[in-house]
Amino acid sequence: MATSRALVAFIVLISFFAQIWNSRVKSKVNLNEIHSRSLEIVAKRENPHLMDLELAKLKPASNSYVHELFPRPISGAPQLENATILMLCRNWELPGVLKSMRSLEDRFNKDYHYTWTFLNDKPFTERFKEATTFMASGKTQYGLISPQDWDAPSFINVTKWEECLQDFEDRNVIYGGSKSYRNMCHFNSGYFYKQPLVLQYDYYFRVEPDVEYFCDFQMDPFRLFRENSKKYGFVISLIEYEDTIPTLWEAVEDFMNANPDMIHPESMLDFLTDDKPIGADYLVVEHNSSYNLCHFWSNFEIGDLNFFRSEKYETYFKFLSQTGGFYYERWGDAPVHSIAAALLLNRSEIHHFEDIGYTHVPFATCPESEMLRLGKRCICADSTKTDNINLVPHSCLPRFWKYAGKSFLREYYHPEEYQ
Ligand SMILES: Nc1nc2c(ncn2[C@@H]2O[C@H](COP(=O)(O)OP(=O)(O)OP(=O)(O)O)[C@@H](O)[C@H]2O)c(=O)[nH]1
Ligand SMILES: *[C@@H]1O[C@H](CO)[C@@H](O)[C@H](O)[C@H]1NC(C)=O
Ligand SMILES: *[C@@H]1O[C@H](CO)[C@@H](O)[C@H](O)[C@H]1NC(C)=O
Ligand SMILES: *[C@@H]1O[C@H](CO)[C@@H](O)[C@H](O)[C@H]1NC(C)=O
Ligand SMILES: *[C@@H]1O[C@H](CO)[C@@H](O)[C@H](O)[C@H]1NC(C)=O
Ligand SMILES: [Mg+2]
Repeated sequence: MATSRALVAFIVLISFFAQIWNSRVKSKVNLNEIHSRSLEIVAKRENPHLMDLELAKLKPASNSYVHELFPRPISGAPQLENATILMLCRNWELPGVLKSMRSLEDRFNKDYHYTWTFLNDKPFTERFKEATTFMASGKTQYGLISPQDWDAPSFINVTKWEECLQDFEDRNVIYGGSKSYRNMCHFNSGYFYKQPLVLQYDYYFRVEPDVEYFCDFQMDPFRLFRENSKKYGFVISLIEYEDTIPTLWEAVEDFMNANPDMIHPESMLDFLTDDKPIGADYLVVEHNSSYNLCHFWSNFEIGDLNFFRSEKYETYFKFLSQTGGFYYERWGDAPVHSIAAALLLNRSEIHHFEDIGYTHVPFATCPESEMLRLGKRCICADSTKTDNINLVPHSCLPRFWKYAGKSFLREYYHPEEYQ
């Protein structure tokens, strides 16, 4: 009896230790699993709470507030600037054109009635003109782009061009196989500001089909530009696809070496070349040249046309154009404009509109400040709650702030216009 009791006790004891041992081993395995799974989650950014924390780190502070709320309509006739709203588009894009027009009229132009200027490489149809005339609160005008301004320059080797198109197409580069896309980017880089209808203005506001503005402007961005000597304005800044611009930076370096005097002494060259991490969370961007691929997203653009018409910009554009890179590669007007603004302007002349909510597929952004969203009656797309492009690691906005500094919205507002 005693031996069997001792045996039972021994077995119980053994199994107890075995269990502890077992559970230790198990818990070790589990901990490892949990640990590695959480690492994966962090890597994949699946945890919304963590994501919020990371976003908070990326944007540690905001001065996006105005003292007053201006929900009332504008009083009387506002002061107008020498400016136009500019859209390059095709006849078949009419539904998207009307959508963009309705949004911008509602949020801004109904108070100002700036003229809409439409440009096309083909004549606009009567139907297009009629519908856009009805949608505009001001005048509309329609320009036909000449083949000299639109088509590939004569020095482009057509055989080589076809080969490059095929190569880009095979490598699935975005719009890589499109000729018209290249004409469009070349035109938007060097010809839009020289069109006869555009020559009569100092400022333009670029609009594309199918975009949307999420908030009331409650200010005239053209007036802001003139009063604060701004020359180039953007809403979204992000990383360019390097495959579209393999030799763009080489050409820019050649331009800088040939024209060192044209680089502004207070330029933002550092915004284009510095790739040191900013903040706690950042993306390691692979890039072959010393260009960090940051650019302003040019489908939204407000600019001073006299900057583009300046000798500096013209020299820069001609220099890039004669390399053939717009055609043999697929240089976008966004990096071309951005690099020009960053190199040729005083950094204080570049403006980030942080109070304009905006989307062009696939990206969207909206002011983060609750006060601004209320006061400017924003209706932000759901995607801006989780995917505000200016708050993700591949945004270049923190880098822009690092080199251009940040200003207060109050400095730009004219509340007396909204009493
Ligand atoms: N007249 C004319 N306008 C064009 C042509 N290609 C593009 N555009 C316009 O140029 C601008 C940019 O072209 P998009 O096709 O919007 O290019 P994107 O914004 O890079 O790309 P998605 O909007 O995603 O297609 C838009 O305002 C277009 O309407 C063209 O061949 N002729
Ligand atoms: C045009 O490009 C093709 C293909 O790259 C080349 O064989 C040809 O020599 C080029 N022509 C001229 C005039 O440079
Ligand atoms: C508007 O700007 C253009 C281009 O600078 C200029 O030619 C024109 O005279 C200006 N118009 C007015 C009314 O100032
Ligand atoms: C960058 O360099 C790598 C390695 O040499 C090369 O495979 C890749 O094609 C280059 N990318 C571009 C866009 O030039
Ligand atoms: C650049 O802009 C700043 C701020 O407006 C100004 O103080 C400075 O003098 C400008 N620099 C040059 C070289 O024009
Ligand atoms: Mg577009």
